[in-house]
Amino acid sequence: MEAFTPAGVIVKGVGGLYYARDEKGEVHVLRAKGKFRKQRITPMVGDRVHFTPGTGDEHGWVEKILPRESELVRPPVANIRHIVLVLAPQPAPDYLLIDTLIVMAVKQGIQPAIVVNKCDLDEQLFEQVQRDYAGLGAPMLKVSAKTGEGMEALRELLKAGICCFAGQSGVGKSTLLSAATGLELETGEISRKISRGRHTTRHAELLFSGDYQVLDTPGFSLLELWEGLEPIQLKEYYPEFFPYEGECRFAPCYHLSEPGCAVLSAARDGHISHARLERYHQLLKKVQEAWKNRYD
Ligand SMILES: Nc1nc2c(ncn2[C@@H]2O[C@H](COP(=O)(O)OP(=O)(O)OP(=O)(O)O)[C@@H](O)[C@H]2O)c(=O)[nH]1
Ligand SMILES: [Mg+2]
Ligand SMILES: [Zn+2]
Repeated sequence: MEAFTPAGVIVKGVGGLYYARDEKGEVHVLRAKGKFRKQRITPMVGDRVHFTPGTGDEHGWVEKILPRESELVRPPVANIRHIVLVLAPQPAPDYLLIDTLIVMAVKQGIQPAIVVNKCDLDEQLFEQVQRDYAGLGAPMLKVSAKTGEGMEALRELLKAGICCFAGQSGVGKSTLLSAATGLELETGEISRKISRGRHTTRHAELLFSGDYQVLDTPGFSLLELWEGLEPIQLKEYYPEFFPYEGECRFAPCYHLSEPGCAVLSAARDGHISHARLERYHQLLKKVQEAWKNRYD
């Protein structure tokens, strides 16, 4: 039976109704079968599903959810390929936020990509960012939504799979997305003209445009990121440390101030960015704090 049910991807889920887009681009309204509730599985935006279409005004049913490549909890979205971290000379980069988002991505098995926007305003920022994140192994792009620089490379990146933009307010996420994909998204200039309290993105929604699948989210909740995370695990989300793992004198090593620490010595030799390491120490403090208070 199952083999004959149509396939689609969940683009939106609101109030127990799921909207699945089939291969022809048609959207079907579905509910999840009871068996999913029993298994404590909830369909997520981004899920690839098999479904029975509804007839007339009747909704259809999600029959099967294919295995997920990645999943985020808040917002609940599956199968994201890249989290595209956008930063710009204006507003001044919040690197601690970027590093936190990188931890979130790596933890869920999602590849981060770094996009430095508004390079029309500042030529230097990209090189600095490139140096700082060289050990991450992430794609890095220098772009300007204003001049169009780097747009082809951005489009290539977006073709890899479901992409989702993240970063501070005002760095140009919506502007870039519109410029790259042709999707019309609300940008700073527009929303400022319209009265406050206007409906913006409240639910995650998967948008399609040609070859692009872009996730529009109300933002990521980072509140629970540290929940249940043992301080010693934080280093597992720093790909630049991986080549040195197991080479420190003490085990386990937090790469904080231990003598004979291979990561600290790599930073001294210029193989690991000092700034990244320093922010790792800041985040480590946060994680230790959260861990200490975990039963409160
Ligand atoms: N100079 C310059 N300005 C840009 C560029 N890209 C975007 N902007 C401007 O930056 C402002 C903010 O852009 P948005 O796209 O709304 O920023 P956002 O990241 O979506 O912000 P939030 O939706 O609040 O998170 C707008 O006034 C854009 O016109 C760029 O490449 N160069
Ligand atoms: Mg925006
Ligand atoms: Zn160490």
